Formats: sequence, structure tokens, C-alpha cells
Amino acid sequence: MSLCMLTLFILIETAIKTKGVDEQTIIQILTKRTYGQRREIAFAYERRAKKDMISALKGALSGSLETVILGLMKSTAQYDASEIKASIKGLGTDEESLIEILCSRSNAELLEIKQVYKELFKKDLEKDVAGDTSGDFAKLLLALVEAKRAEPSSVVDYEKIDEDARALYEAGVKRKGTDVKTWIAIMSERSVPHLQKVFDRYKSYSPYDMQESIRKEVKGDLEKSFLTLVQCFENKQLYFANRLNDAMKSKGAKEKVVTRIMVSRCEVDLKKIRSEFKAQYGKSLYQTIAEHTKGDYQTALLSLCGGDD
Ligand SMILES: [Ca+2]
Repeated sequence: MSLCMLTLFILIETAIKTKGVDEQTIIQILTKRTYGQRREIAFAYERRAKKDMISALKGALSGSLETVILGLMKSTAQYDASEIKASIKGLGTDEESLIEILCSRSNAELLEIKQVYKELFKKDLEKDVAGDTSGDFAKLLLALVEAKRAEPSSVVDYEKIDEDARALYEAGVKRKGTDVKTWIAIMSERSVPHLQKVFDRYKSYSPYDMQESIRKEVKGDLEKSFLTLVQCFENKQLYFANRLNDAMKSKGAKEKVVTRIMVSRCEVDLKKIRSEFKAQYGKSLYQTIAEHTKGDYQTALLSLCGGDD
């Protein structure tokens, strides 16, 4: 065990044991490190204290702070898999969470989530999603979970771009009703750079852009899913910035959404989300979090955010 890990172990152990719990120390240590480093601290803890650090943290912390810290003790894929599980377990389904995760993750991320889901819950993600959703919404989510999206190619296929753009138009705005199957196939199988060009080309066929067309053609969870997909294809970090802003602008921040985005993106693209946020709203994510959250939860989020822009 390195001296550094030993020191961190002693600091965490002391913070947990202190009467009233020293949340500040726990926040400072765990939010300022990578997942790999947090795992190392947890290993050190287990060896020295002969007990599991996650259980000790569960016992010491509570509320929103506990949710953030326990989330950070998972890898990004473990966290996403657990969030999906939580959104479909029990009666009813949290479609909003399901859509956010399944429609925003890359193919590589989805493949890892599927594998981790099976390890953690001994069940297939496909089966659980199919069991909890229905109709075209289920078909779209299952197509995404299949992770068949093409990898970006260095060759731009203008013929295919034109063909897909026309197919999207003919399957939606041009005809009566919507051929959802065609939309699902194109949006779940084509690479992201290809789709960006398809949506651009689409405007030469349709009087409405892709997002307007989605709003006109489909409703409910299917509409939300297609919109999330298209927004993420166009600018994923802006999608997360918008979602963070929406979640915080209402009175009483939607903590669940804020927590999920901050925890799941902190090691992926939070820096880029911060700059999109600032560009879009003229105010930093840091300041917005400071205004709309409070207490130890706020301290943890600000520390994860990392800095003011
Ligand atoms: Ca139509």
C-alpha cells in the first residue's frame, strides 16, 4: 500500500468515525479523485479496517450526499447499469431515466453496460427492457441495446446520406402515418457522423428539420426518445447541458437528474458539458449549481464540477 493511500485511508476512516461524521473530508477526498483511485482507497480500507468501505459510507452518510458518493464508488458502466435497473424495477417505469441513458450512450458504452448489467443482476438487459416497455418505444430501445451502430468511416458516402435522408422523409413527413420501423433502423444502425450529414441533407427534402418532424410524427415516450437521439447526434454535451439546466431551473432542483448527469459524466465529458452550458446560458454550470442546490450535496456537486467558467 502506498503512503498516499494509507494517508487517505486514515483520513476517511477518521471522517467516518467522527461523531456527527466529517462529511467535508469525505467529499474532498472522494470527489477529487478518479474512479480507479477511489477503488484503491476502498481496497486499502478493506485491508486495514477489515470491513467494506461502501457499507461504512452507507452507514455514515444520508440523503442526496449519500447518493452522490455511493454513485462515485461505481464505475461509469456499473453506475449506468444500476440506474437502468432502478428505473425499471418494481411497479411502473421511470421512462425519462431510461430514455436519457439508452438514447445518449455510445455503442461502446452500451456494450459495456450490457455486460456489467449481466454480471451485477444476473439478467439480460434486453429482456428487462422488453419486459418493462411496449410498442414502438420498446422496439426503439431494444434496437439501441442491440448496439448495432456502425463505426464512423473515413469515407463519406454521399449516396447513402441522400438515400437515408429521403427514406426518413418518405417514412414520416411525406406519408400518412409514420413508418417507425424505418426511422428506428436508420437511427440505431448508422454512425453518428453519417447521421449528422443525413439530417442536414434531410432539410432539402422536408419542410421541417428532423426534430420538428419527430414532434409532428410521433408522441409520448417515442417522441422523447427520437428527440434525445437526434439531440445527442448533433451535440451530446449540449444535450446534457440543457438537461442540467432544465433540472435546476424549476423550484427545488430535480436532484435525481442532476446527480445522475454529474456522476455519470464526471469522468467522460463533464468539461465539455461545462463549456456548452456556459455558451448556451451565459452563466457557468458551477454558479447554477451553487444557486439551486444546498448543503453537503452542493459541496459535493461543486467539487465534482471542478471549477467556475
Ligand atoms: Ca406522416
